[in-house]
Amino acid sequence: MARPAVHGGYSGLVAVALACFVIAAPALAASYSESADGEVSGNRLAPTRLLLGFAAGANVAGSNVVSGSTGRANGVVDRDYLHVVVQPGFLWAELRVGNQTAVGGGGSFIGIASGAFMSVAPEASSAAGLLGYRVYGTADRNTDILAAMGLSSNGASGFAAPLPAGDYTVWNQELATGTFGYRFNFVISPVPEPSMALLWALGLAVLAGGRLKVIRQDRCARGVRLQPVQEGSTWVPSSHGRVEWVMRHPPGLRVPNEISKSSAARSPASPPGRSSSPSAGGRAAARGRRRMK
Ligand SMILES: [Ca+2]
Repeated sequence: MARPAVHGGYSGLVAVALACFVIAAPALAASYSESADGEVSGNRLAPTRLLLGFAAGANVAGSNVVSGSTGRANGVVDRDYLHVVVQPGFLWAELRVGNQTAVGGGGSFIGIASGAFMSVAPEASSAAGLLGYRVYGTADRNTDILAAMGLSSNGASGFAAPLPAGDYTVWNQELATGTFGYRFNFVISPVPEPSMALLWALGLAVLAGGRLKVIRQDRCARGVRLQPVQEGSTWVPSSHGRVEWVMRHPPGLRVPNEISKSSAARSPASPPGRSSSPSAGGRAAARGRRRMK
């Protein structure tokens, strides 16, 4: 029985204020070798666990190499079950078949299921319960087979590569008698960052939305009715030095529904400096005259 082993890791995530995206720092990728780390679990309900990592600059960026063997000996099939973990902020981009991989007969089987164990029994009559699978052969050496595995067939649900972060269990077996070595590279990549053009567009949209909200709130707070700009009229910043806008009309243009701040405060009957509405003192004097009548 294989011993659970974790040989890799990754650094943390960095949050940036303007947009939420992830930056991956270089870290040690994972690897597992049956010759060095022990036999990969043959128990589908307790697979060997491997935390996949990302390390740019390796043989292939994000390489996580797993090597071992499968086959049949004394009538017993050596099935290998591996629980791989794709960590948040990363994608499972490729599954590359190593040049050292050997198969018996027409090819060896490899399947993927979601979760931390393999729910599909080896004697199952279909691939129902698997995300996907492939019978790989020597022609697959030095190639990526992940996308091909995602083609749904024989009951497998199918998937589109790359696979997102999560838990997956890989089932690998060769039914032919003998020992057949395999070598797979689980290639992990960071979740792509938003492009600078997209960040600029998002930032401008946020700023424009905030400015429009301020203008609308200011107008509503002052009771100014929003009207479409009349021909020849325009909204201009207030001359009061505050955050408000007023509509300026050309001389002689009558706009019945527009109540600008200046027209409300300065009617012809109340020139600048004198209010047309009764003051508090005027109202008190009027009440006194009514009481005397
Ligand atoms: Ca094995």
